[in-house]
Amino acid sequence: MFTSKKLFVVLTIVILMLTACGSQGNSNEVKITLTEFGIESSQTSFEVGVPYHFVVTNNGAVEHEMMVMPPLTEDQMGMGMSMNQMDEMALAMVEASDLQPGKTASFDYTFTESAPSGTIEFACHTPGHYESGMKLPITVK
Ligand SMILES: [Cu+2]
Repeated sequence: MFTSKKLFVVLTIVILMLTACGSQGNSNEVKITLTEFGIESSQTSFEVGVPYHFVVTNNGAVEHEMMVMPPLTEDQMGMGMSMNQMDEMALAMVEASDLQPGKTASFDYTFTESAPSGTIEFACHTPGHYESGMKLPITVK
């Protein structure tokens, strides 16, 4: 009787510890803030295979969008890439219609391959915004 009660207490403690660890596992939340004209993120380095929950807030006065994609070259900017071409390059994105001023939108993304510095960034490609500084380099390892 005594031993089974003791076992019960130990089990309860183990379960509580597991629950605590489990809730920590959900904390891969990344907070991103958009303004005129800049992007801030609670973290800029990420790991392959880790599911991230991105929460994007538009703190600006105009609409913005949020894309995870390779940086555009001077050529690509000069050619004026179409939004469709951009969308195809993007690994993940939130449309401007979901990021009106003051709005918050979220999405989940898990990086599938590593990306050294300079090969991937957060960006807003609402016309003129990228050139005005709405980009934030990130790395994935
Ligand atoms: Cu923007």
